[in-house]
Amino acid sequence: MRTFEEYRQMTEEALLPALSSLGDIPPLLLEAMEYSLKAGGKRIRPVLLTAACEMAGGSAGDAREFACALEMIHTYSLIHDDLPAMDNDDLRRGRPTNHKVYGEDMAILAGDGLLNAAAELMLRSAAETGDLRRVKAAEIILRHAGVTGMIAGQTEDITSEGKTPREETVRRIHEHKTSELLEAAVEAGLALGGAGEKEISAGHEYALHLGLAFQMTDDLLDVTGDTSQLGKHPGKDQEQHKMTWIALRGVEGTAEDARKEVRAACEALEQLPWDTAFFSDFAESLLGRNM
Ligand code: GRG
Repeated sequence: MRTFEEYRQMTEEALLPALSSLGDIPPLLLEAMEYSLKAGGKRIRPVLLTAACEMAGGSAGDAREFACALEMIHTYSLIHDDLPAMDNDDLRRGRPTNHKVYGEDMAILAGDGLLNAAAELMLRSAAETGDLRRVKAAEIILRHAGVTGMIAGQTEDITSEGKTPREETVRRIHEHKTSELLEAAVEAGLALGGAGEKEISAGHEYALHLGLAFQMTDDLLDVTGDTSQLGKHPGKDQEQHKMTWIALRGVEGTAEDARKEVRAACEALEQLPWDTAFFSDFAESLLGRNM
């Protein structure tokens, strides 16, 4: 198995060429899309997708377009989330947000463009190869990113602002907003590698708990982190009266819950017939994250 850094490097090399491979994109639109794509995210989702594909017996090449597509979808969601009409942020990935540089009109189009480019890349690769595993992976990714997935989570997040936090609401928001794209990564990677439904379902379970742990540690960093490490402004959740784990459980309670979710994620891996150390190590590493 490769290291996280090796998978991350593969994503870095593939991302911009994948976008350009779609053809002539108006220069300003391309620049705005590339601005956010190049801004240096951690690339967690494409890394997990490619590692899951290889674990299940596929190759990194089988995963390439899908890994890029998923990072494009994630990046679009950040661009749109930062807009004044949503979270209204001016810093992301250590740089001014997309609309601060290109204006709201171009930021909306850059987000739309990345989402569409992702669908196009995945379906082109499925159509060119006739590989049903690719059709399945595209369906998995678009569903988790879609109106029953991440967009549903964002909707509930927005409509819950300022309300008294309740555990089931906080959990549901984060299952949709955060876990869904991690589920997309692991499930699509497994599908591309040829895994069956039982393995994909165990992968789903892992990523669901991983996402909750990720969000809990994100909420902790919003309280304890600093701008230079995070690349975004901490303290925004409280300012906007968001339904966070901190609001519900406090700092200690959130840290304890994050440890429980990491344990649950690792337990789900026990159902898989392969060496899953990469995935358990990644889950454990969240507990020490500082960015
Ligand atoms: C606009 C439809 C729509 C959805 C937006 C992504 C999102 C949903 C909101 C952003 C805020 C947030 C707390 C999302 C939860 C997931 C999350 C913690 C994203 C940040 O992911 P990282 O840390 O980011 O992997 P990088 O920049 O490293 O890629």
